[in-house]
Amino acid sequence: MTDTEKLEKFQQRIDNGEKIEPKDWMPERFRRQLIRMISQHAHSEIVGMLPEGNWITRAPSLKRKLTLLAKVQDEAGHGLYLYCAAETLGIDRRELVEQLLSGKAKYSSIFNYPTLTWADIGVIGWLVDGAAIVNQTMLAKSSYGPYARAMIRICKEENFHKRQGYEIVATMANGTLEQRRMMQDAVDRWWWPSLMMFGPHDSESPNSAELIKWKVKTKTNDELRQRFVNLTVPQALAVNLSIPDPDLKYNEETQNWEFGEIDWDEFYAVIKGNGPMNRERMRARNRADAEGEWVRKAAEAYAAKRAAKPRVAS
Ligand code: BYC
Repeated sequence: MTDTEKLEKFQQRIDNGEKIEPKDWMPERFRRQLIRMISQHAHSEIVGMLPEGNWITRAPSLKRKLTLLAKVQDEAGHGLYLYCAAETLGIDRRELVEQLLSGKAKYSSIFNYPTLTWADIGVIGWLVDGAAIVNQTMLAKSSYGPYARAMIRICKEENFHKRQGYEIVATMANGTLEQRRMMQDAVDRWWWPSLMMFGPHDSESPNSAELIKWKVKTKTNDELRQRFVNLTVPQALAVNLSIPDPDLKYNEETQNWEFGEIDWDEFYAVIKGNGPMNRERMRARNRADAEGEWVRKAAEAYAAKRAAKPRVAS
C-alpha cells in the first residue's frame, strides 16, 4: 500500500469507531500528538501530587489524613498508567521524565497555584478533579486503545476524589462563619484556574482540529468547559457558595450557565513557566529525581544480576 492508501485506511478505521492499537500502522503525526498529550497528562498527575501533598501532615483529623494520603497515592498510580500508555508509542519513560525535569514538557496549568488553607484541599477535589472527570470521560472514548483503557480506570478513581472533595466543601460551607469564609476564599481563588484547565478557546487551539479528526478528542475545549460550568454551578448553589463571576447567568433557552471571559494573559503566563508556583514545582520534582537516583541504580543492578543468573529448570 502507498502512504496515501495507508492514511485513507487509517482514517476509515477511525471513522468506523475502531480503536488503534500499538502495533497498528499509524501516521507519525498521530504518534507524536499522542505522546505529547499522554505524557503531559502523566506529568500533570505526578506534579499534581505536590499541592495536595503539602497538606498531608496538617490534615485536620486522622480520617481526613488517610483519605488525602489515598488520593495522592492514586495520582501517582495514574501517572504510572499514563507513562505506560505513552511507552506503547515507542518512547522511553526516562526520556519523558527528562522532558518534564528540563522544563521542555508542559503539565496542567492548575498545579502552579498554591494550596494556602485546608479548604483548598476540598476545592481541588471538587473543582479540579471535577474538571478532570469531564475531560477524561471524553478521553475514555479516545481512538487510541491504551489511552482509552487507562482513562476508564482513572475516571473511576477520580469520581471518588471528587466526592471526598465536595464532602469537605459541604462540611466547611455548613460550619462556623470562619470555616465558611475560608471555603469561599478557596472557591474565589480556584474557580478561574479550573476553567483554564480545558485549554484555550477552540478558535485559539492549534491542536484541536487534528485531534478531533482522529477522535483522540471527541469534544472541543469550549464544549467541555461549558459542560463543567453547567454541572458545577448548581453544586455551588446547593451549599450556598458563590461563583466569583459577575457575568454568570442562566440562559433558559440554551440551558447553559453563561460565564465571563477568562484572563488569558494569566493562562499563557502560567503555561510559559511564570505562574505563582512553577519554579517551586520544578525544583521539587528535580530534587525528588536526584534523591531517588540510588533507588533506580539499585533496581537496575538487581535486574541485571537476575538476567545474568542461569535459570534452573523446575
Ligand atoms: N495547562 O491546542 P490546545 C488531573 C497547552 S491532571 C497547560 O488546545 P490540546 C489531576 C497545550 O498543551 C489534568 N498547558 O491543546 C491530577 C498546547 O501546548 P503544546 C491534566 C495547556 O492538546 C491530579 C497549547 O496549550 N489533564 O486530571 O488540543 C489531581 C495549545 O492548546 C493547558 C490532561 O492532561 C493547560 N490547562 O488541548 C487532580 C488531559 N491547556 O503541547 C487532577 C489530557 C492547553 O502544543 N489533555 N495547554 O506545546 C487534554 O485533554 C488536552 O491536551 C488539553 C489541551 C485539553 C489539556
